[in-house]
Amino acid sequence: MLDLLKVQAKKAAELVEKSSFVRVFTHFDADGISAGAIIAKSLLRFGKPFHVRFLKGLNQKVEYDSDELVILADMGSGYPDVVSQIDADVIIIDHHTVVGKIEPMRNLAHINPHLAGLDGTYELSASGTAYVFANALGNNVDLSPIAIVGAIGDKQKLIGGNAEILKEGVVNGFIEEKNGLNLYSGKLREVLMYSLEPFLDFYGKENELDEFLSKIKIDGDKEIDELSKEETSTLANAIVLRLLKIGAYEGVIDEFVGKRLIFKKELISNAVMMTDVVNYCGRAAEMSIGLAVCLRDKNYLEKALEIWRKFRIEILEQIQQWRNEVKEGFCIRYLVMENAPSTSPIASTLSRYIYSDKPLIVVNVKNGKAKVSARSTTKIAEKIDLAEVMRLAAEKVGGRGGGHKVAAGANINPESVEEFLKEVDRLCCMQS
Ligand SMILES: [Mn+2]
Repeated sequence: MLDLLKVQAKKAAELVEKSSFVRVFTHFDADGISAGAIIAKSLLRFGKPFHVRFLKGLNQKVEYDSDELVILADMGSGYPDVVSQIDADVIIIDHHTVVGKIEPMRNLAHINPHLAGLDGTYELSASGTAYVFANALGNNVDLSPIAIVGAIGDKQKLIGGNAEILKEGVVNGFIEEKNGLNLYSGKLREVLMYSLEPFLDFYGKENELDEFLSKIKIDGDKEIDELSKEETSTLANAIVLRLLKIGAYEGVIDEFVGKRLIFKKELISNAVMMTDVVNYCGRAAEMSIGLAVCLRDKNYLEKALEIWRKFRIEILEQIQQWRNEVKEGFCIRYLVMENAPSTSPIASTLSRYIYSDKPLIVVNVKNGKAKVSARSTTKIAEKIDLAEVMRLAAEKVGGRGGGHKVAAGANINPESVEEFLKEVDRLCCMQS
């Protein structure tokens, strides 16, 4: 299946070979950081000098010299105008919806599952696409766990291209699949209290948590990885009930029960935990620490874990603060926040666990700008394409938007928030 991407990956490898210096630009989320790590490692092994920079998107400036090779990872496919203006050889390693036509000034290799007839929404992320690129450059099969980090980070499924990468990782001994629950590692009480994937709504609700633990008769001080088979199954059932009670989307239940991935050679062996650590490093603007963890640099592990612990508490606090401010539209729900530290994790959690039956649009007005995160579920995405909705509604108010069917975003003027939300609601009603 991934063979379909190999023609472009090979073309990209040729561009690397003839270049003298590579400028890598990647996104600052878990998928972008892990894609950046895979690209960096493969260039390092290939013996090519390079530099990695993290961008929030292509509305930020791409700086390069024209004799250098520019690699855009987890971005590029949706910005044909920007890419067409880059006066250097370009490689795009992306999985976002392809928009328009790129008229490259020099050579271009465009690796994107959508262009090869593959699914880039659920079945291959930027890190997975980067993995295909890396393996066109040399043998980089040991980077398969890092490719999975991006897929989990982008809430993809381990099917299609992702399943193929997972299998390569398992066969070669870099990943182990175990039965069990996809929760963080640690003491049961703490894991349940601070869990964001799944979000269990125990934060600040000590009494409910005590009651939950006494009902299932498991000591909260037990290490979750050391629970017996019976205890694990009791816990799983209780968590499923909890999720249903708080209104979670059914899809999250399949995600956390059944299979658990163990990374054999990474600094953090629990796959979901590794993903969140990398993700939060990005959210805390400490991308290079996340990158270092993906590159197995032990010196940064403690720092990364510290960022992760601090940041998840911040998100849980934000959820408490904003969850009751969510407003009801016709075909959407929306939340307008001011000066929140981050938008996307709050949007993801609220839309998957508390308000899961309609698209949720979260706007954060900060520093004179309005950043929008739109989220829905696979079920809603059968009808509503949020990438399209964000693009059209943002264009209407002079902003820019795009992304994926289930997770999209936009940047607009704070003055147009109301008009934008109306248009989003209208477009969602039209599609549903
Ligand atoms: Mn991505």
